[in-house]
Amino acid sequence: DLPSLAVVGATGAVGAVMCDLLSSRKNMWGEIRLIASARSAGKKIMVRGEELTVHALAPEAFDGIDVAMFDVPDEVSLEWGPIAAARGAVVVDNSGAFRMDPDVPLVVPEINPEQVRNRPKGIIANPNCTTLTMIVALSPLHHEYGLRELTVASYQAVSGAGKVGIDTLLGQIDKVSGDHNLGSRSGNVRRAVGDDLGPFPAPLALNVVPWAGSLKDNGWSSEELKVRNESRKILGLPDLKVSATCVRVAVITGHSAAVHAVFATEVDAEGAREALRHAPGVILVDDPAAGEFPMPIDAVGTDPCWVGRIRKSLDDPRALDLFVTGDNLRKGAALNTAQIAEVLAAEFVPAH
Ligand code: 2RA
Repeated sequence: DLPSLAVVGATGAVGAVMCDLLSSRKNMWGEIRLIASARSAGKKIMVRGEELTVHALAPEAFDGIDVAMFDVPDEVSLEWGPIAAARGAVVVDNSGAFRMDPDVPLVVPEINPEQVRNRPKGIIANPNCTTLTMIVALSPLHHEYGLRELTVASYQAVSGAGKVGIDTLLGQIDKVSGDHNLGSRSGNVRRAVGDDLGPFPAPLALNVVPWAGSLKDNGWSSEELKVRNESRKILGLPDLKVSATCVRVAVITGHSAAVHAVFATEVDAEGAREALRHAPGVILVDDPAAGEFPMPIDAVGTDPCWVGRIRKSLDDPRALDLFVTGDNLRKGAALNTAQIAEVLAAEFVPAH
């Protein structure tokens, strides 16, 4: 029998992509059960050409489930992940609740798939979307040159904040379009946008906002700490030096990052391109003369991490500068979760 799969948080922005992926990827699953908050129970969603009814989150909802993919807020995962695990499901969780727990592996199938077996709690964590966007491209470079330091500036899409993030930006774009004088005076855009900032601390339309997540010690944002701590854990480099500045931009979907990476040995831009050309999950788009760069408008809806603008630093022979873009809802969330679930599915199929 094929293993059974639950999708918890099926009605959210990431959950919707999970349902799409289950319809388009190679089918590895027997029963698929959709689960969401009581508010969404009873909704119908098409998966694998079949209309499924959303179940309300409850302990019994996990009975008979082998693998459960979660995309819900941290506090919901914290409460319900262990309940699902106690009912016998292996949990693949996309919240921040368990990522830094030493008894929970943090898995990117292109980098550390073997870690899925080290799961004393029956829980496996999926990294944050900003970390995921760049880490798939950085791992092959680490193998080539030995990574020592990362300086990162992110350019994050509004869908990272869920459906409400998308709706907020679209509403703001409607309010600012048509007025050609908005950009000429401080306060104009704020006035046009009004009070509806949604989940963001400032207007996103016609703006960039150097903030994502919540405020932590010494001025760092939670998102910036995730980029640091998760990169260290995934690459197995507890001393990796990481400085991140996380910025929200007026993009619907597709997180990007400008990365300055310092290595143990001298680098070579063409050598780096060669390492990335053959890396799993990576697409090299690096021809500035032809106007070819990694950009969210091209990466949205695709699976790989797009990487380009690869340059050897002018001032440090051991450093590379590069730009990466990836679909934050796919590789950044639903796709990586589904890939982990697929690694697990293989465990349930008897060997022959
Ligand atoms: C964001 N990384 O982009 C967060 C959400 N997972 O807001």
